Amino acid sequence: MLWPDTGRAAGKESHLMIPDCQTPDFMSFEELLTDEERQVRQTVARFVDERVLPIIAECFEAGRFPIELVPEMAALGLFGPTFQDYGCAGLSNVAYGLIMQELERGDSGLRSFASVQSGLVMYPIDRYGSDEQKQRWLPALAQARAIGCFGLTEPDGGSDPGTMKTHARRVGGDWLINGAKMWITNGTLADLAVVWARTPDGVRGFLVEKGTPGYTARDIAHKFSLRASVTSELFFDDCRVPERNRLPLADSLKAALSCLTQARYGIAWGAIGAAQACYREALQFAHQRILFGQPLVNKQTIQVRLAEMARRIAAAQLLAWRLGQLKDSDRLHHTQVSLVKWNNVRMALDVARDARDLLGAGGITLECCSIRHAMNLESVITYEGTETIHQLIVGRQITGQDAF
Ligand code: TGC
Ligand code: FAD
Repeated sequence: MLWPDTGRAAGKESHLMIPDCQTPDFMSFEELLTDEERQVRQTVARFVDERVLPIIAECFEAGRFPIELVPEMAALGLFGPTFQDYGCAGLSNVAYGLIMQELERGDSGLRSFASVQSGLVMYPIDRYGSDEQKQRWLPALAQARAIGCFGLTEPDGGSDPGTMKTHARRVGGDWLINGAKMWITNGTLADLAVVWARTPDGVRGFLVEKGTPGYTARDIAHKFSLRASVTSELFFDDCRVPERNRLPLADSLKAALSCLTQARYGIAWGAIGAAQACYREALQFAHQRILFGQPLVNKQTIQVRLAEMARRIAAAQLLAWRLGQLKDSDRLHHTQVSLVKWNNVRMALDVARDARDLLGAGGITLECCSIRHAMNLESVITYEGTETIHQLIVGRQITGQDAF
């Protein structure tokens, strides 16, 4: 039980928890949600509890992405859920965030898969693609008949994509792409890669289909983080794609950066789910562990640590919800997303590391989820802009000075 059902215990006050899933809700956050949003969260929570949690530690240990869950995720409408057309549900951005939160409560790898499919592949096709590209790819991606990946980062440094080396040049009616991308989620799984390349007119986006001559992908091994996720390198060696595979409305690096805002928004929510899982595990352990003749929860420093976790999770929820409100009313600025991605991922990583410590030696095994989340969050704090990059984005917004 999350909130202990004893004497002065907080569990007596039902507003401190969500009854259906024993997830902490210190600030009655659920009241901010619409009925539809609550229903979406409950549906995804059930999927994660029943289908993800029983297998995910094994997948993590084996270094295997649970691809068998993808059709079920598609059937639940988890890909492109905010889109109005193409068979998508047209949900609010808060509902989208709650989907990400619940998926990442399972594992960051599952949230990553969904982030990439929705925010980094469907979004650029919808925003910058031709009608033909939209009709061909968006329904297929929504139903997971096609899987996508997003290639921006290169081996020589991901924080500064403006210096990318991958380039494309016109040859008749086609483009010849040469270069390499690195650290690409879903790379070897993908039927379609959204690839950003330098051209004489600036950075452009291309849709590169699996099997195109000159395009190959290879998995990156030996990861200690996001082990239940596929991360790959992409290689382009005189890879020829037709002009109709260029995203016609993507006319600079700004188009690629706008996609990052979508994925960062999802991460800002997802990190909350990872933190909730660790907090819940630490609290349960603290109730059960008897040391020096008393349960750990009786100790002041343990209470301070649990209270810190609850405080930081509650604050992160409210920040994410506010982002969702701004996004739904089309008033969201990308620097606001940077602030919350930075805050919420830092919060989740700190909570996961502290929960791991609170669990003692048992906390280093995959029997406990905290170490898996902590290891995953080491990637989450790096990808989609490192913590430093988001601090510098916020710093530039405040001061007007570019300190990159
Ligand atoms: P900068 O001068 O900042 O901006 C150029 C123009 O673009 C606009 N802009 C954005 N618009 C929307 N969303 C964003 N996030 C935007 N960032 C910038 C900006 O307003 C400006 O517009 P305008 O009209 O004034 O011209 O460009 P810069 O080249 O100086 O970029 C600076 C910097 C460092 C912020 C940028 O390069 C950056 O964000 N670097 C980090 C790279 C990164 O995050 N890569 C992520 C790769 S994808 C990934 O990690 C997927 S993980 C997925 C998963 O598995 O979940
Ligand atoms: P670098 O840019 O080399 O940075 C190295 C260090 O320098 C960092 O600590 C950074 O904060 C610091 N630094 C950078 N600039 C400054 C500065 N101006 N001042 C001070 N310090 C600075 N990319 C994609 O395109 N698509 C994907 O699907 C994708 N998936 C990923 C999945 C995983 C598991 C991982 C780990 C990464 C993924 N990435 C993906 C790449 C990710 O976006 C990059 O790793 C990230 O942007 C950082 O780039 P880098 O690793 O090259 O680090």
